[in-house]
Amino acid sequence: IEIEHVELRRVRLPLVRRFQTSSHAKRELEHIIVTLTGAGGEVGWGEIASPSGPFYSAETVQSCWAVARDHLAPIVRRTRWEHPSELAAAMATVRGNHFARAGFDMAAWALWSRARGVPLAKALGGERARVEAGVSLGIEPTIDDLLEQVGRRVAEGYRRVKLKIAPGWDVAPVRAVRAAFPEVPVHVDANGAYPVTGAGVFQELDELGLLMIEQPYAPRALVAHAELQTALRTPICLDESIEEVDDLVTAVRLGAGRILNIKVSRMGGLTPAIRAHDLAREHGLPVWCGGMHEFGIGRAANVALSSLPGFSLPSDVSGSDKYYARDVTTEPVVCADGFVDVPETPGLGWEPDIDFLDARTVERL
Ligand code: OSB
Ligand code: MG
Repeated sequence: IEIEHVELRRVRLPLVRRFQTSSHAKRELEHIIVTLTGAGGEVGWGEIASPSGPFYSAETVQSCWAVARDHLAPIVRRTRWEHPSELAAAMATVRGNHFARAGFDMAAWALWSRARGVPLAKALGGERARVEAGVSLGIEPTIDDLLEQVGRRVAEGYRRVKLKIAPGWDVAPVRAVRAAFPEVPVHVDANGAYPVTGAGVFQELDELGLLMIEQPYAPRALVAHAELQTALRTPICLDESIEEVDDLVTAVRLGAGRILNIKVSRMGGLTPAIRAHDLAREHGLPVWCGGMHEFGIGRAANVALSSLPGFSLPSDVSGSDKYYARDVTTEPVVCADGFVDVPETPGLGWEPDIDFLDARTVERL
């Protein structure tokens, strides 16, 4: 395959509800949509889902835009490939910048699976007809607001609730949720907000029967995660710590966690995400698919990835309505009874709504 045309556009969508983590708050997202067109007219869509500022990883919308324009698009235009993993290998000459790379890798998989007439999930090695959906809830102004959000999402059928925590918003809100919804599987995500001297809070959370504690410490603090894991019954789940498949090798060797959150964006695309899945599986680590509030295009990739056999825990693949009044695809992603169906149509399975994308595009290249 030869890519003749690369289009980048920055697209803005408001969130239906302000979302706050330990590191940042957002009301509106600006993601970069990548469109690849092959010499034979094949088209593939991808999404660069970086937050605006460098608070989750070092990347920003601006850095992704610059790296996509100046480094990745030229590689994609000059590389001939038969399989998306070959394009991913060519892009791997760019260090880091995983969100930017992920957008192109995703578009290549979407193009390739569609050209071959197979659903993206099948192309990736997926086996499930539907994937279990969890929901991620931000830090709220009050515990009552949080309980209201949990109640609403549980009523909608979500099968696991993840609560963002931060110093000052941890044991009390989590205890309140466990008391009000004792049957609901709950996990917490600190986004690395705690100092490595702060194990005390996790000892308290360890008593609350949580499914897992996600990224308690800073990304590179793998030894501290390993020490904490030996002191807890609750599994630690790594997110920000695992950017490379090699990070996973290190984490497994150290015992830094017992569960892995795989994000397409953080790993640099579907190609490395599959490798992380395979390696985690070899080592008996359950995985689930994390999200970055993707628009429908990136979410479609998350749904497809979540259909792989190692994804044995509910993923952060919520319905479009959890995030946006209107999504960028002609049909929204729907979560019914706690599941999202895996499409059986060739390619991504959702079509971009081009008129709506045009209306929301703030810059195009
Ligand atoms: O840590 O998983 C995270 C959103 C922004 C930054 C980091 C994270 C998140 C989420 C959102 O939890 C998950 C979703 O897309 O629903
Ligand atoms: Mg996380």
